[in-house]
Amino acid sequence: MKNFYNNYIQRIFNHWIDEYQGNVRLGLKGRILLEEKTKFQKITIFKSNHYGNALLLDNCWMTAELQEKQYHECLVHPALCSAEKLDNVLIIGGGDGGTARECLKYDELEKIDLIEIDRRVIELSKQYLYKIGGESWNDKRLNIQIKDGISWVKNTTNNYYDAIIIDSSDPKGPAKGLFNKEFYENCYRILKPSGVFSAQTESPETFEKIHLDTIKMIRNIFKYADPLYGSVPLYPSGWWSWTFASIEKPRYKYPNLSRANKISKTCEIWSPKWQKGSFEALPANLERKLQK
Ligand code: SPD
Repeated sequence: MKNFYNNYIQRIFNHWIDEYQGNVRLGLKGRILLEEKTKFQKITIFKSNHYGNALLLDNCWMTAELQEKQYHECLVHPALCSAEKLDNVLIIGGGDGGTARECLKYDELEKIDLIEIDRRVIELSKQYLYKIGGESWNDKRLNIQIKDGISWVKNTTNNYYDAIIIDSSDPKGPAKGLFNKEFYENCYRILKPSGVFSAQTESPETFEKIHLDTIKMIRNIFKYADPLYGSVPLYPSGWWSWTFASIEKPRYKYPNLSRANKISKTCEIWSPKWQKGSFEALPANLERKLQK
């Protein structure tokens, strides 16, 4: 009865909803539009007063209509502006559509395989977060597969993708296996030598150990790998990271300028200048810790 009452109150009246990480919490005010449990996770759709409709998975903020470009632009463009070709792109996760939307800005891109484990994330994003994926959902170049990303990379032939983008949730529940050696080894194997790999690699403040271990693991597999830091106010600490990796040379550091000039006009954060500065602004303590 108490739960039923609380649930009713949360749907009718404005209240705070928080993500808890140890002794810190990050909250937004608004009301719950829908909450459901799938085979994989709890999905919450929240109408926030500040950032518009938002998605939480297992009580962690994933995205919000007015707070997503900071994340999606930075995950996608360093990779797509620097891969030699864009015939085949792989997105693991990305069920809200934001990563696909950024990728589909490239006219030369031929096909995206988007592998999302939880069908309901896509269905609810189309329904409640349409502003994020928008028309990308109808783009013929987008091939959506409701499958496990770990098996997908295991079963793909060598040197297949020009870019691989890991748009995962945090390393627990269904995303746990997206942060391990075997998974990254398969990504390396299925990436073309002239391709670029990109992954969200958590907060260097809130999840320092996971963050450092993940970069080190990626560095041990790919010849070149570097983290990029930026601000994502929706996520714990507001300080976030993406890691880019490549095989022949550190391609991700050198965006193709004719692509980049076109794309940066459509962006709020990302530009070649922002990217150059952010790669160079590696905090001293993290640089030391990454060398250990
Ligand atoms: N702590 C939140 C990490 C989530 C990163 N991915 C979010 C998915 C957005 N497309």
